[in-house]
Amino acid sequence: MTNALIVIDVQNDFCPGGALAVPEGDAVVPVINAMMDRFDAVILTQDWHVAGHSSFASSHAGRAPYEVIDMPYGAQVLWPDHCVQGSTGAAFHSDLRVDGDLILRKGFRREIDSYSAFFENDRSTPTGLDGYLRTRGITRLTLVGLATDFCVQYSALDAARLGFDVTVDLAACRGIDLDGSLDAALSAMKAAGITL
Ligand code: VGL
Ligand code: ZN
Repeated sequence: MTNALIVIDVQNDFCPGGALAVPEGDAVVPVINAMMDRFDAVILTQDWHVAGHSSFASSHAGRAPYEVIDMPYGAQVLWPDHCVQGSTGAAFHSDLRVDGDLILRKGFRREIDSYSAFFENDRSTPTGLDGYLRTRGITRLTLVGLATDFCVQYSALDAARLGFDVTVDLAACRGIDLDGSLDAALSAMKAAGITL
């Protein structure tokens, strides 16, 4: 059984001082660095939006961050501008080990967001990660990173649905917690058979 560590979005904008700071987001960095050597493969994801991305509140007249709007693919939370391609905010935290096997960028198409490392927010357009992992014979995944209730949760649920054996290591995750989203995420992941 080949075991991969999937490091979700440990980028400056999700750390204290960033545009979409997750409380204690930077606390995961030393924990994740220490975990990396225990895995057969390490994959890092990078939230990677074009300027003017449709998930930014600033792209919608009269809308404020954290409002929810209907997009053609379903409900979408509007965020402060964050993780714009090539910006300092989009860079990995400077202390994060980036000597992994693959860096997967997501959310790069203006008209659709991508929380999950596996599918864009329509839940059906693949990123290709499933094929990458299967081609390498990887069957077990441990997910860590930011944010527990958004990109980590979506990635974990998709991974479970795709048939991977999934663990989310909460000691190496931090959440945003919008209106109870953290508790909801933990319940949904447990219900999907994910090991927490
Ligand atoms: C994320 C909101 C917007 C995340 C990314 O990494 O959890 N959350 N973009
Ligand atoms: Zn984003």
